[in-house]
Amino acid sequence: MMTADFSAWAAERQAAFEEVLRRVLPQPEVSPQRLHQAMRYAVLEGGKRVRPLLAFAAGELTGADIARVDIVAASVELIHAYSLVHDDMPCMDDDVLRRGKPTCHVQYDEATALLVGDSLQTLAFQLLTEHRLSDGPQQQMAMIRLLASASGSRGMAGGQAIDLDSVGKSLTLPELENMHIHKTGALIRAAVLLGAQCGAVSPVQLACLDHYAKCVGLAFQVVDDVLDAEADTATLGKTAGKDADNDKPTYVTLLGVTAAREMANNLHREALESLAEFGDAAQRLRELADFIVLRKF
Ligand code: GRG
Repeated sequence: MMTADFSAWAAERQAAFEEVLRRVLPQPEVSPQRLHQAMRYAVLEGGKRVRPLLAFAAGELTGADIARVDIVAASVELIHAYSLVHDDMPCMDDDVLRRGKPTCHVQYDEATALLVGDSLQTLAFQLLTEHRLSDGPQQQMAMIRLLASASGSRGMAGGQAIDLDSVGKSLTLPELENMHIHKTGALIRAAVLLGAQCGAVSPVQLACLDHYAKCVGLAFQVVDDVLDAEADTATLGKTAGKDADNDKPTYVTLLGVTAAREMANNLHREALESLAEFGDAAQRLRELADFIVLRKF
């Protein structure tokens, strides 16, 4: 269950992480100023920072140096922010609001938004190569490769391609799951594994964390679909299950709200089971699984 202690930990981590992001992003007065300002606009002061919190919790579990986790968490969050900027563009979801503010291409322009995404993505990898993240170069190379494959055509971007292709089609549950394992799950997995790999972690422990990450990644998406459907029903009087934007299949369109909630609960339980061997050291990861499934936004 989520406790006051967890909320205080998350608030402290989020505030400290905001400073990390302010530091690693190009400063707004540095040329090209408009691009750098737009990059900061897209990243700072917004979002739940779920992926960084997962990295911090996994890093705490493995005794990682927090300065290392700061860097991997920032890299993952920059990739996430880039994906949101591109996802919002007219050629994709064509959204005008993100995190309660105008989307990047609305606030700036489309060309700038494209460059913001490109620049955030490359900055993520620049950070991973500029800082020491592990005790050996082989491990560090593996960590960089992990983020690259989680982000690219075999990961998040590939999941987005499957998603775009699914508009107007009916997917089976395994097809929907495959899409989300790539589109949102891959980056969530990277956050957990990279945070853990900043410290000392055995292959067996990494496999347990991998399973935890897979479960919370899917649960995150199922809950996202439920919250979207509930918001549509509440604000627009739409039928629960019809995706308001573009007729994309969701867990709610496939299963209905009740079964989708049940699926999230099962994934939640499975995520907690995969942490059994860690005892109290995994408390933050347990609380994050609770947060992901019980959140209201
Ligand atoms: C454009 C290559 C490319 C990929 C886009 C992740 C993604 C792929 C698009 C985001 C579209 C979307 C709304 C997906 C649903 C789940 C999701 C990732 C929601 C946004 O993540 P949160 O809730 O956002 O962590 P905040 O704002 O809290 O960071």
